[in-house]
Amino acid sequence: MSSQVILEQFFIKKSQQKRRTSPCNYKERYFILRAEDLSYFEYRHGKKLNLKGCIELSHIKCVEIVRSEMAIPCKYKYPFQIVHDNYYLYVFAPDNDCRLRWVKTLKDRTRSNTLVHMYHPNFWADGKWRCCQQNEKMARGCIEYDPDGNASKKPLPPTPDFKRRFSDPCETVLVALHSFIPIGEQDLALHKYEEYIVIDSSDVNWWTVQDKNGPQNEPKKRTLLWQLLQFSAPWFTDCPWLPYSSNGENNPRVKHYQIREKFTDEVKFYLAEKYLFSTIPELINYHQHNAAGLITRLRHPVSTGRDSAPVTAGFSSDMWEVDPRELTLADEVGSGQFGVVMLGYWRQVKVAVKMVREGAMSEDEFREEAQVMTRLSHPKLVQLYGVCTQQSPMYLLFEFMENGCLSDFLRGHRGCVSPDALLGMCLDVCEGMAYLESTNFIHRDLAARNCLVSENQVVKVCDFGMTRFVLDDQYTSSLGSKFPVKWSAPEVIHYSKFSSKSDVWSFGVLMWEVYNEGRIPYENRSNGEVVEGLKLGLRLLKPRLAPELVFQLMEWSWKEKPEDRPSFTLLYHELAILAEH
Ligand code: 4IP
Repeated sequence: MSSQVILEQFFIKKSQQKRRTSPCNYKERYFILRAEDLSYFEYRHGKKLNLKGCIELSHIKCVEIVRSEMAIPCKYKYPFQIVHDNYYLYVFAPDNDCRLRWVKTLKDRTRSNTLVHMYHPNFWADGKWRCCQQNEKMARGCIEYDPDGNASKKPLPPTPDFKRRFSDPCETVLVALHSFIPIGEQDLALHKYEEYIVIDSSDVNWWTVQDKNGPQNEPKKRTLLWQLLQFSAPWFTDCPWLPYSSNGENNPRVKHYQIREKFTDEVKFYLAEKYLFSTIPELINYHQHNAAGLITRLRHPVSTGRDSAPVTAGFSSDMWEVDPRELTLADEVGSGQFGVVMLGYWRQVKVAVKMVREGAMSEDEFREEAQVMTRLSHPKLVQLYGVCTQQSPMYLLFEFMENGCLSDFLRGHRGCVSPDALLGMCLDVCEGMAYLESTNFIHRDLAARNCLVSENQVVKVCDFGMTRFVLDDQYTSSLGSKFPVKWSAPEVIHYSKFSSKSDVWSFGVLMWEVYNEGRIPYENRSNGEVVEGLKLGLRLLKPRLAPELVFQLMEWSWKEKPEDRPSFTLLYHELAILAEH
């Protein structure tokens, strides 16, 4: 039997062109990393994964980010390379966080191999290495390989010259998408649309960058958060959906146009295939004045409200224990497993403060874990900002979510949420869960009541991992009256065997809740009846509002054996395809 999956992810791979006559193409593949090998599969809906290639980890010589100014001819824009045997495998990740996670994990797993000392930081393309211009594919690399970190750790030259920023293959320049006010001593102010040079990106949440106004002869290292930054070349292509209001004033409707790319000698962008542009600003400018293939011209850019600055992993790079004197408490907004929840302010930041009732939580265990949990950071997770553990009651400070929990939101908006929005809610949760899965973090209590809805109606996953600290037996034992039997996979009910695949089962139930607008699953059955029913193959019925394809995903999530259920990554892929059509 093959060993446990370490990481799994959709990437795009470039054909390795093992022979001179091999075609050059880019294909989407599902990559699975296990202790002994890295394999990639073709994935087609409803079909078994079809193995296309497998690289033994012992054959890997170098894993590193590819740094290139070259336009990337596929939809994923974050390349990394896996050098193995005599081949170069170029893999393109959907985002930088995911790329860094894979590069780091692969480096960790291949450190004891016979590694190369030198490698090529840029692509082999058109018969030469773009970094050193050598025209022999097997030519020795041109910069030193660091099996522990990545090339961005290399110190910068003392006086950065911004005009030649791409001539140093190790230098990455980023554009700030949002401003950031520094909080800790380590933090640097970010100014929207200004450029910054990355010095160290090895931490997924907080990067060391240098601003261009820093002292000239001493590079100023400061810590910043990556979610506020984007690669500058070509930085627009990461947000290809253009929400534009396209009809007249009497009947305003918002249309989403997807900017597509065409690859000839160079990349061109288009909305209507006959009208190609070299840059996205040119495309927007043209279609603001000419319908040219669209129903009408683009009239007003629509703000979705989703473009507000993302929250950070903790308030600052070096602080998770918060001074309670800096906290102002306002109204009570609810109560949870651990006690009351208050609206509060930490300095200017709105926060939800969970006050831990005495005896409700195993506090020492939580203290040990709190730092790990503040570092879990994703736009679809409710952020744990910090804690006040040195007092009683202990406070947990979370991102404040204006619209409360998802189950109440669904019940309060019955008949008012469009099918697209219902699917969007499932996608949001699935995205957050795919992130948790990728970090091997198990939620253990996923349900609509444990997701929250933001002011802009983005749904985020909350309370991940928190049941481990609950002291109430009625809640933690599967025989207890508060145990969430109706959301639990059979192996959890019978053997307390939690895994990302048991979270997938709960996610199937959550999708059912969404499409039933907040109804309770198995409404007329007791927990005991559900346990007995599940043994006999009982499953929830198709919700009236759920499309057949969405229900198929629910059924897939409720397979008896955990290994027959999809991963969150696969579910997200399937849901995203449904959302596009
Ligand atoms: C194939 O092209 C695919 O890209 C293969 O990738 C690739 O194998 C082959 O490269 C390339 O010829 P066609 O689909 O047009 O045949 P995949 O197996 O993922 O489909 P690699 O080795 O890159 O996996 P060569 O050089 O192995 O032929």
